[in-house]
Amino acid sequence: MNRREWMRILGIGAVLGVLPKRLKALPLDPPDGPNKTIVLSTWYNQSLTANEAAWNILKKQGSAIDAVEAGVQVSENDPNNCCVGLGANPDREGHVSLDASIMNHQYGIGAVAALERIQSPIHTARMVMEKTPHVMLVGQGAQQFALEQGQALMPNTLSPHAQKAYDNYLKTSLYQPKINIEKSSPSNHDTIGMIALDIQGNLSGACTTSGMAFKMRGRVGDSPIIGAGLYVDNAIGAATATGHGEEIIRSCGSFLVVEFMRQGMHPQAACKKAVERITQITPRALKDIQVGFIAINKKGEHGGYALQKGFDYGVTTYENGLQKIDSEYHLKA
Ligand code: SD4
Repeated sequence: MNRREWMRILGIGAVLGVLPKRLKALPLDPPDGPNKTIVLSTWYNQSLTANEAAWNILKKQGSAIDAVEAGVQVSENDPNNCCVGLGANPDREGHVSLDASIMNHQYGIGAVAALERIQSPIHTARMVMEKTPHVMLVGQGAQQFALEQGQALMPNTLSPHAQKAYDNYLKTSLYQPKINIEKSSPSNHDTIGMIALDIQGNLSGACTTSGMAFKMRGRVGDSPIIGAGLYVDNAIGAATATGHGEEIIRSCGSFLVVEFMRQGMHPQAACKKAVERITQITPRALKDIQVGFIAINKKGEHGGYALQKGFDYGVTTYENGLQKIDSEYHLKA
């Protein structure tokens, strides 16, 4: 009898209340089990709470798609987050404009871009995936759809820290999109991208951001672009990205990572090779940009790689709990 059949019988037994207590208490996913439940997210400071929310779902046999949505929502709901959700930094005209994408184990995709005044863009993206025949909604149409799906219209105001940062920006209004200044403050940790493998052996991912601080109005980065900020192929693996969106889009970065894994590379090697591709094709000076990828494969192996020093991510497994990984990087001083 295979694992899936066992799970079905356990499920039916639990519903009927007929299973002996000892059997019900069996661990659902022992570390040496066939499926290695795992969740990863970009930026360890965010992983601390976001991975926990995701893990709470995964450890109860929840699906990877539910886990990644709930996980990144922790960052979306954090009013102190500089770079995700409505508390984040605005565009150069003072509007907080959010991008998000989600992908499940069956090539289901949903995304929103330039979405304003909606607390959880990842939920809107999921609704695009599940409730429409489309894959992406933008701007006012995305907002209208979110409201139709029961999300609230939030006030058009900046959080106190975003207002302060914006006031500071307005002193010069210099339009000079910079690499992520991660580590410059505890709250500055950019986009959150999260990928997970659940007990059923299914992969999913989610990515959500306010994009570059003080970006041009209407600018859309990689995070809502499937294949750039996020890609999942349930037969192979999943990848997500953070950093300079233009370069991640130019390289189809997350898709590239998954394709390298398809060629047999370990997730770590795949992320490294995708960063190297960016170094070959970008028209920009490498020191002016930052890109980080994280990836998992179907076996639950994981990896990450960045262009510059400073990128970290959090990995949660049964064996090790939450681990902080300081990413390897390409540009050595
Ligand atoms: C984006 N990757 O929109 C996202 C986040 C970002 O500097 O802007 N980072 O490009």
